[in-house]
Amino acid sequence: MKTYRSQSAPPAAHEITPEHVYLNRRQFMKLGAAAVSLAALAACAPLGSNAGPTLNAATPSANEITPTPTMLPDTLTDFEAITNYNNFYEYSVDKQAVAQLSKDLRTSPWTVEVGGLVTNPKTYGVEDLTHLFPPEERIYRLRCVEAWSMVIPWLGFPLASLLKAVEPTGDAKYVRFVTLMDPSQMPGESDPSYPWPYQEGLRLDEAMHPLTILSTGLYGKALLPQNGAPIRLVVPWKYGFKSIKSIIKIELVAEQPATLWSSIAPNEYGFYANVNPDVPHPRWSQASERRIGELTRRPTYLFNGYAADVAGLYAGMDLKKEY
Ligand SMILES: Nc1nc2c(c(=O)[nH]1)N[C@H]1C(S)=C(S)[C@@H](COP(=O)(O)O)O[C@H]1N2
Ligand SMILES: [Mo]
Repeated sequence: MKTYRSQSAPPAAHEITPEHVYLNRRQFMKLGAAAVSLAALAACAPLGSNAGPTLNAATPSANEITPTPTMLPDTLTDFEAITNYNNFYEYSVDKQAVAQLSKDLRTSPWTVEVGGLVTNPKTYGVEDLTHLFPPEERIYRLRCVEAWSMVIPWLGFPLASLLKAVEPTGDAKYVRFVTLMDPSQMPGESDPSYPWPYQEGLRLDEAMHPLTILSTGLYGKALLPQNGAPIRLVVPWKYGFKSIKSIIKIELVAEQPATLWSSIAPNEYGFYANVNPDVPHPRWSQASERRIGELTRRPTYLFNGYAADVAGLYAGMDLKKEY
């Protein structure tokens, strides 16, 4: 499996894998002999076969961890859907309007300031980041708190790589993320009913977890503005609103940071926001979800199906209280 080059600028035409070729390759993996699919998955998923959904893995490897025995197979969501059905309130609350409204976002130059409780604070250009930390492909489920989901082939690098480079001090316990604040480009930021800019946070151990990535692309191409260009967070075991888009600042802090959604509606959107079918949203059940592109609902899994990887982070916590 090819790992795509860094995506701070759109790749040259000969470097792009057209979606149909890409999908055929996945189809091949799906149907292919065990040796082929295992080799391909090992290359795509450095953490082993549990790093992302194994696409209809008909031949599970001996060491494959199956968090829930009944987990349904996953199929990549179409590029069209991933790029035209977006939550990005800085532009619009209408998911289908975001792609058009965001298309002119200036994503270059773009810097990410990494500071706070660190030994080596530094402001990076996005292209510096993709050179220092070459993006890998990560296929993850994305589960929105609104109970729809997708499967997205991200390009990204572990957030841990960046955090290690700036060296958090012993006092750093949380990481705070901030989106660009520029109402001239992001019209939704003129709506005073939200406490802009969009902010999110993770506990330091969650931020250091190998599944947590900063993404700069998907389907082998640079991120489009609607998906959070030029760089956004992806935390696959949490509701999608934790995966903050178009980041300009990452700050290591001592106290749990405020987040946009938990400051508006703390009873609806907690700080942890771990996907959990047993903790309903106050206005709807979280037990099942609508996978975009599928006709029938499917069950939602604890930690979005990544329990084998991440449940240990929450040992001893009451997930019904600390949601
Ligand atoms: N800055 C910012 N980040 C954001 C959002 C947003 O409105 N603003 N929406 C979140 C929500 S609710 C979801 S479900 C995901 C959607 O990501 P996608 O559009 O790339 O699928 O982005 C998250 N990140
Ligand atoms: Mo969401």
